[in-house]
Amino acid sequence: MTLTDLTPALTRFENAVAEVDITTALAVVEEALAAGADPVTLLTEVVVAAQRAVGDRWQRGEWSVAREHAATAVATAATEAVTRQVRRLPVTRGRVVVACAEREWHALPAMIIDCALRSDGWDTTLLGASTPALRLSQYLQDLGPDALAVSCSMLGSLPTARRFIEAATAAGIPVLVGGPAFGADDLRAQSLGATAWAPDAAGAIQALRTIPPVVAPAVPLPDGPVTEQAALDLAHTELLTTITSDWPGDAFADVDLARDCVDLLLHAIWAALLTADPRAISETVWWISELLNSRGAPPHLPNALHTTMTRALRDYPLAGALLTTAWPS
Ligand code: B12
Repeated sequence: MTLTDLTPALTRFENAVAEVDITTALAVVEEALAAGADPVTLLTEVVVAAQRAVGDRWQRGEWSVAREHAATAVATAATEAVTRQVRRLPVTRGRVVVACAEREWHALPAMIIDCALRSDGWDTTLLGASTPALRLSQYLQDLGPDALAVSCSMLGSLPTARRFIEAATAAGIPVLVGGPAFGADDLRAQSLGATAWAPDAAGAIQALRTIPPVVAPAVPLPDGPVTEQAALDLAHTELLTTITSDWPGDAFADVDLARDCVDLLLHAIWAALLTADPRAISETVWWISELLNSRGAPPHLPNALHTTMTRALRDYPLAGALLTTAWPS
């Protein structure tokens, strides 16, 4: 028997998340599994859907960061419960290492991908959030996996994802990438030299089934953008402080939020430089505008940020050009 309509489970799970009721959340996933729900569908249609709703509530200012943390603890416990069941299935394929790039603290998406791949018979090893590139290289040497899966939610983790791709492909190991930072298509993944990209957990399963067993080392990225991204990375703390204090973002009385906006925008520039995908910038500007709008900030703030940013980045010509061309009107 298979359970296909997960709508009632989602409603109960969302209520449990809102109440931070781990017992009920675990009961929802365990009952759905016992009723024949497919583990990957259960994760994507219930746990992931509920997590996205949590993010939307934070973005609209309805939920605090503390509440978001508590909700994530519930989702993590539910994912672990599904993974425990899935680990009883026999291993029928090779070994995959699943990792978050360095600077990436969104660990739950990697947990979900780990669970999905394990359910398809892969012998998976899940590394934690923000895996240092050196530690990853050591794991690749020690475990000799058949593939590496890398999850990135934040644009700021794409440069280290590139380092992971270099380390793995230098040893012939194919790399599957995914997560919101890679965007809605495979352009960024291809630019960074990944072997494959997929949009979700079901896509990850399909992509690994057909991934080549051995790959060539990733082609070097173009010198100019790489050099400028490295310079921006070195100057990041200084730029972040200068831009945050010059931009009248504190007009809406939340310095932390203003700092996050500037931080994410600087990271979007890194991402656009390394992947040649200017959408990283325009998408981040939209995100900032919605965030400011939902907090009742004055409407001129995004444009003021553009002016401040352009002035601060005058010594970075490629970044400056991207700010001109990619900033949505
Ligand atoms: C929980 C959460 C956190 C937690 C994470 C805890 C944890 N253990 O995971 C904490 C508190 C650490 C956190 C921190 C931050 N967060 Co946060 N977070 C979230 C939240 C609410 C849920 C994330 C999640 O679990 N989603 C569910 C997952 C499973 O869905 P998914 O990521 O889309 O994954 C699917 C696919 O993308 C794909 N996939 C994912 N990985 C991979 C890998 C491979 C190989 C493949 C093939 C596919 C694949 O398959 C998955 C399943 O189908 C999101 C909201 C949201 N919309 O997701 C915000 C969100 C991602 N966070 C956001 C922000 C801003 C931050 C912070 C900057 C805020 C702050 N100052 O604290 C920091 C940055 C930390 C960092 N550098 O990493 C923003 C990002 C906006 C942007 N433009 O980038 C979001 C979107 C919130 C929002 N609505 O604005 N966050």
